[in-house]
Amino acid sequence: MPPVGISKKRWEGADDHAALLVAAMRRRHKKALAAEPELAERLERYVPDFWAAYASVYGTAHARAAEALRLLDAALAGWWARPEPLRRLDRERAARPDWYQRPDLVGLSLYVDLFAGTLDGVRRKLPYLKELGVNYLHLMPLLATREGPNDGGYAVADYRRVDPRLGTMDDLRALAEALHADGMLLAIDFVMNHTAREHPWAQRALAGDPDYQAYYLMFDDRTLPDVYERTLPEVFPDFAPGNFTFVPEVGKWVWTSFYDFQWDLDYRNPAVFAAMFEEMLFLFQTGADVLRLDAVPFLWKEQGTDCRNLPGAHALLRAYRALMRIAAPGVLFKAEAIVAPDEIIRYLGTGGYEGKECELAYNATLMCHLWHALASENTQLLRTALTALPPTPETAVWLNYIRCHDDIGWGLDDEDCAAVGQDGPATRRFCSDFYAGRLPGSYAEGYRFQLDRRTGEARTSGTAAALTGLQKALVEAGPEAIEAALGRLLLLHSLTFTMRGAPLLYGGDEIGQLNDFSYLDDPLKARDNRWVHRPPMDWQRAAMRHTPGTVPHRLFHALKRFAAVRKTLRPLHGRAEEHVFFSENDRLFVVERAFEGERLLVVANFAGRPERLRLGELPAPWHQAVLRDVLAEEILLFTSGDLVLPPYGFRWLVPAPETRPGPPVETTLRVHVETFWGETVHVFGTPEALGSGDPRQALPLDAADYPWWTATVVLPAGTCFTFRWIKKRGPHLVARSEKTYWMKAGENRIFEV
Ligand code: OTU
Repeated sequence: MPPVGISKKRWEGADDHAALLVAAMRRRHKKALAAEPELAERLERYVPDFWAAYASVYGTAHARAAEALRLLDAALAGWWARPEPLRRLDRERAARPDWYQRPDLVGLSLYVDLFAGTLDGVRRKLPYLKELGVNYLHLMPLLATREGPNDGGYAVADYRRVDPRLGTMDDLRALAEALHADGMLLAIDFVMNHTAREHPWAQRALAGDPDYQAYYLMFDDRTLPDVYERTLPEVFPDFAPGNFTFVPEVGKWVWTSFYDFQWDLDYRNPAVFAAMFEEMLFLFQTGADVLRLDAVPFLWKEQGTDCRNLPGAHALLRAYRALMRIAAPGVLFKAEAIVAPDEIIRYLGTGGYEGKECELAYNATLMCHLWHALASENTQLLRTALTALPPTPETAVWLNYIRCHDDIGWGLDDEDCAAVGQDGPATRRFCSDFYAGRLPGSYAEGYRFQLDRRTGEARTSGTAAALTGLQKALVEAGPEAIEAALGRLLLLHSLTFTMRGAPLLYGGDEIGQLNDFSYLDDPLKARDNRWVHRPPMDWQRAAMRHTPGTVPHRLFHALKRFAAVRKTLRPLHGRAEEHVFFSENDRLFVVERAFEGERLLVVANFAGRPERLRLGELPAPWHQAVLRDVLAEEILLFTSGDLVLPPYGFRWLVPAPETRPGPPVETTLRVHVETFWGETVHVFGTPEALGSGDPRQALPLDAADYPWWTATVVLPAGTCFTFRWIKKRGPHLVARSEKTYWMKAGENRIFEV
């Protein structure tokens, strides 16, 4: 039976091409669609989205009709070839559309070889990831790549073959199955902007085949490249300057946004769109739940622009998204777009395209602003940048991370900087200098990546442990520095686990792995310092997670606790609202999440010293007298309306109106006061036992430890209170403390506020 097409006459006379396509598909697959009404429904529903996007890129000429039908045939064939267990997942997911937005999602990325040698090795190590609470595993590039440098696998030579050093496609399928059996998700990379020069398409282009030369952006001379270069930025100016590479075999220039061996595909060619759709389909059939779409801002190029984030790139993603909804409805797209804040969010589908582009995206905005806030001990820019963003689309999930395999790009917006009285370039320079340890007082041991000598701006490499000072503390400094560094690490993570989206850990950070310099001995890597933060997994260090008190133990268990608690918090649902509060104290970051009537308040101190939050500044229910800290599992009873956080401290709070005070505990007040003979020191403070704030009811202190004066009071555990002292000579008041002190009953730690 010849496939039913659409005649030129009908096509050109029609005003609703999508309807024509659907009708033609119904005729082409009459029996099959009748047998599967759900599939027919998906066609009806998604062909209009597909066609709108496809036509916006390729136009509406009659030739498009046959292409579109072939693509839709491929989508149907993909569905029919989809293994039954994956179809079952598709159906389950269709029945609960928020399945990937529930608060239990906790991700981790790792390199197969560095973590466990092979795919099979990773499968055997799954218990470790489960122990941590991870249920979304992103494997770094694992497909066949080229000999020699390969940009960490981001130069794919064959999308249908696993790098033989890591295993086989069957191993990948087995791993996906094992993950699914435990309710975990698998994410793999789809490097869609470029192929390796060794990919068969590129090889045919090299052999002179014009059809395959048309897969890439090839130029006979420098004329057009020079025109493009005028407005093109460079990604790797240090080791891959320019955006074009001369190919002597064919005497042409080829577009290479990244390394010279990574050839950008020409998506203006519909054959490229179709060929890459086949590769995408194939990869999803392995059981991957998520494709991480690499370098999506670069997919579309136009003269006179920076060739990033162009409408064409978004349209391509929407066309693929719609086709995949037909072929494999339960799979997700994750956008890798490390670009300006207002550009990243567009990959999640905004401005009428909600739900039509990518479900997931790296939250690079949060990431770099968290690091900026940490370095500057100030959250003004962080909260300004977050509130300047348009609301996150309902259907989306941010992947919140602090480190990944790449450098940190300082995506701090000039306007946001100006809004807080700062200069954009200077602020970005501050960040890359601070984290390269080039500023006085910096604890960081990172490196500058791709330094721009004109502006002094750079990106940053280094592991989280190196950037937060843990590395320095472990090697040179003592326990206090370790405490501070752990505090910084957990502070940042406490926000990736609670801000809108899901946390994405970088494998090795859960045990605080340090920088790794072995890349310097490998000529294939030595010039790319991103390798410094790609250490092999240190399993000996990982074993220390069982030894209480060690750094790996403390980190691993803190993160594990975040993951466990997160799962129980409905206000962390992907659709929950997020309100960033502008506290008077700009060293604090205060954010509320709210979902279906339930609320969570996260308070985080970015300063290396204690800071106070006045709860009265916050709206209801947060100025209530009783709140529950769900992380520390304690009830807090506020007698003064102040919450003091230790250096880099944080709390996850929920209202607890019904809760009764904790059991009575002894708390020792201790103040340093010098006195003359005959003088006595007394305290008064907010709890009843300390006079409810009335100095006339002050409690006498004991001078046994002079010049320290002490008293032990019994208060319900968790009571937060303030107190001051007064000095008396007989009945006469001679002095009073200038400072106010803050304490929590049961903890003998006194903060000055
Ligand atoms: C991605 O990153 C990968 O994460 C990198 O590891 C690759 O080298 C690269 O693509 C090429 O495949 O510029 O510095 O906006 O920021 O695609 C990393 C997206 C990068 C780019 C991003 C790129």
